[in-house]
Amino acid sequence: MLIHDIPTAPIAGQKAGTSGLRRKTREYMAPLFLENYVQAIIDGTGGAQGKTYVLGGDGRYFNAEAIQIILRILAGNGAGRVIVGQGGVLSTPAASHLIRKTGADGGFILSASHNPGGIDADFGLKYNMANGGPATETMTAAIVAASEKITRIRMADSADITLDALGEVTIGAIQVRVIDPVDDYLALMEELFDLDAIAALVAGGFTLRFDAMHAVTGPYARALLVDRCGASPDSVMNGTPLPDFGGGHPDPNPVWAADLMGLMMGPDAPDFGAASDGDGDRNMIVGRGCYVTPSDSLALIADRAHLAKGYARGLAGVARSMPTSAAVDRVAAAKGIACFETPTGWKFFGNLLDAGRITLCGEESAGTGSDHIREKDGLWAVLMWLNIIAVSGQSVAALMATHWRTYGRNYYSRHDYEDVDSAVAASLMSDLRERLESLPGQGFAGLTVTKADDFAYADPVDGSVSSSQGLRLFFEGGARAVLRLSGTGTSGATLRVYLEQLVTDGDLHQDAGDVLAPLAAAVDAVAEIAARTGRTAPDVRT
Ligand code: VG1
Ligand code: CO
Repeated sequence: MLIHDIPTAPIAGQKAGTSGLRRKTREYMAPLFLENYVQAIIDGTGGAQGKTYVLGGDGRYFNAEAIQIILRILAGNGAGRVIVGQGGVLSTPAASHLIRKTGADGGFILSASHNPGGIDADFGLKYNMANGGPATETMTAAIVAASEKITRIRMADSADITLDALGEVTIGAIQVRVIDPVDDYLALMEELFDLDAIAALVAGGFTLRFDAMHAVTGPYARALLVDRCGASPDSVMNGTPLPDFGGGHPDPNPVWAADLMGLMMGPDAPDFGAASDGDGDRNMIVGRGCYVTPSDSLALIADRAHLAKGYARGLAGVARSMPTSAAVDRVAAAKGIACFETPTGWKFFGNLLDAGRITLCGEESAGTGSDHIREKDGLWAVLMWLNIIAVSGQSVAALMATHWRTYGRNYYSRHDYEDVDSAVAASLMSDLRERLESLPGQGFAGLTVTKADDFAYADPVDGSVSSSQGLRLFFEGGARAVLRLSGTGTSGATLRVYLEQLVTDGDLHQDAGDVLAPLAAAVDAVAEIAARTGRTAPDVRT
């Protein structure tokens, strides 16, 4: 097999954001863009010689072509073995599991996750490490350094290989094993959850609806919920993966999963509703007439995970990303276990999970997971909820009502202002950052700031420090707001404003929008969002 050194030059800005390198699909398809990045990953991680990799993606537009390109580059760089999902498809949680299970050195996951897909939409590549988790900040820096001095791409001169049939294929010296994308994941879920109890619940008349949003989880959900647990076939909606996700945003929140939300809030609602995102790592949980915020879901799971067999021993500790509500902190305090607050992005949970400091972690953006893998896991959260419902015999609404009565309720919402002019967003943030010290004691729209800071995190395991991870404003009366800019968008800037108000007694069933309205007004007054961006309302409210 011939190996060519293709001359190339650095392409500016090849630096992973919150989760991988995301760009417009056409940018990824441009000559040598993907090739440069893959070679930089290999160079930045000590070469590929003799190594084993997992490879797969969420099936979006350009997935199949990208897989073939990566295979040729891996072969050109002397990799020993590649494990690929059939058809080039793997959900992010399944890929993380496979890396761990096969002892692979790393994994390439092709996805822009919840971002839309298609030639005029988004594409992405995440590199995961041998622990199955996203590359750390240190590894990312090494990859960036490699991308800045790249001069050649080593590529095998081999034809495309078919990935439709299971089995082994070889490209020169490299062994490619095509595996069923669902099997190993299913076996893992079987170990963690009592799927027989869920099947018995369903056999007893419990109804559910899972929205795969035309993304990667369709086949996984069918295998687990329909084939294994006996739910009716129409329990999985939008179950056929499509390269453009049917034109939608595969983002499981009340805005983008509006059909499911309408059903769950209507007269014919099933007992349980859920959705997942493009690559299968996010989840939305909704009961009949009862939407569960991801922050509350994390807290409830922390409280009840022992009801699932894989967690019967209890939790070593928990962690949440900083913008996630403190609902889980209250559960951890009551149970006397550690609770860590990390920056946004799953990569910050990896060390805590590897060190056995935490069992469970989550983010307000609909990510929940545990030490079973090193990524968040959408269907895992769905099965965890179903397992808890099956064992407790309580509905979603009853579980949440009990939870709030016990711990109080952290009313929560995120307001996103999308495609804001990048310079306007940057100056809004930097001007606010400069005023942080002067804010305590000042009142804004009737609320007084008690504390304000720029969040920094010192990793308790390796001591690395990540600064400027979001501006935090604390107000009198238990309210908190966080402002940060998204690191996953591909056009303009997305300003995220996270709002939280703790209520411990009185009416715990108020409308979150009503409870948070004074806080939203105060944040607008402090940060001058409307005045600077011209936006009087957010594009998305979760
Ligand atoms: C967003 C979320 C973050 C999540 C990340 C990747 O990042 O806020 O919590 O980890 O997406 O999720 P940002 O920087 O846009 O706020 V996924 O499912 O899109 O890989
Ligand atoms: Co995702």
